[in-house]
Amino acid sequence: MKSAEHKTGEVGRWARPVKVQTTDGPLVKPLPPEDFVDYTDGEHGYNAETRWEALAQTGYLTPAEKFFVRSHAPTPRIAASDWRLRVEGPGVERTLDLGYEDILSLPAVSVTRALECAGNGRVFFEEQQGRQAPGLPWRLGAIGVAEWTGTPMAEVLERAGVKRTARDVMAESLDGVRMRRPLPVEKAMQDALLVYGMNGEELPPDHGYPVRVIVPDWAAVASVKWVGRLHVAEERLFSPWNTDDYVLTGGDFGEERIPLTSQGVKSALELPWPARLRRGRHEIRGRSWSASGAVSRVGYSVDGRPWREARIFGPNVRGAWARWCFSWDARPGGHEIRVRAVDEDGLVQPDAVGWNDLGYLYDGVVGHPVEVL
Ligand SMILES: Nc1nc2c(c(=O)[nH]1)N[C@H]1C(S)=C(S)[C@@H](COP(=O)(O)O)O[C@H]1N2
Ligand SMILES: [Mo]
Repeated sequence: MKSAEHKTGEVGRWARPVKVQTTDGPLVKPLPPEDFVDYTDGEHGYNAETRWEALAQTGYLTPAEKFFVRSHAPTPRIAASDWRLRVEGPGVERTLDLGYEDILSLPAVSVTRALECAGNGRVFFEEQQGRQAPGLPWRLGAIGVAEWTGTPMAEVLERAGVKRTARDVMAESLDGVRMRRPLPVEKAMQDALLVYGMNGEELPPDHGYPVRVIVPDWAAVASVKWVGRLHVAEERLFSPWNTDDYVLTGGDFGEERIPLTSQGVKSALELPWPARLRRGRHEIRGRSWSASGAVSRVGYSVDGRPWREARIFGPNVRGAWARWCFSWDARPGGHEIRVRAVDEDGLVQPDAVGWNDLGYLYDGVVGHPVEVL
């Protein structure tokens, strides 16, 4: 099916009653160059990539001020007192109109999960496999792990009287692009969240304040920020974000356009790219993650030598990430460190990644260049 036909399932524009102000700059938080690669020029949206070396000083969670940002429009300013969430559509018995206090009064849960852009690692299609994919040239910094606090989306859908015939839920945002990404009702009821807290604090403006969606284990495009509406339908729903973009197409996928959901196993070193180290012994650290299971083993190989086991330490939450380290006696010259993780389902990071035209889901092992002085 072509994407034009797909769009017949689009739901109509809803005149938003919420007062939305734009910010002075594209983002609200500062982007110190030691923590971020700044892509806020608007060419591919308003984005900031976390530098992996900036995670070396952090604990298990990514602090909000170092968390990557991926936005298709500048950050809107929405007062919690003005914010409303409308839950409606043929898939529910009754329309709900909820305020911030209503959401806070519902049962609360906190979960630690990774949020990762589907395009994370895209630059490696070119750098490792010699074929450039269009879109933002993310290295591996479009991921973060946070503790998200909110109420299960199921709490809200149940109060709206979700029907047995309900099929898809379209979360819609209040920012300039009116972002929409549908998900099946089963997933919405299973573990999707309406989130107002990040790492124990109020959700920051750039990450969706007052309330965003978090869809655990799915590519972050489903985790709609500044959510203002949940449209529940008895049919499949479509928007540009599951027909034009964020689909797997081309390469082995041929003409098909498969809306992407979960991602593979990946690893990154907490070092600059390229890294420069003094000669001598170093503890090299990094993190690996997988949406399908906790990380069970991490191997590393220097300059193509046999794989050795890295030591996993600290928390290893399923759907978040695992930290690991190994000791390396660095000799002067140019080196390349490769890291390969395996998750508890036995999923192994591949050496090469099958091509798709939009450059999503690069989960291959990458060679990290290290210059030793
Ligand atoms: N309203 C809105 N929600 C959005 C987006 C957006 O542009 N607007 N981008 C999506 C994409 S593609 C990603 S990767 C994540 C990024 O979340 P973060 O900026 O909090 O890291 O938000 C998702 N939700
Ligand atoms: Mo994304």
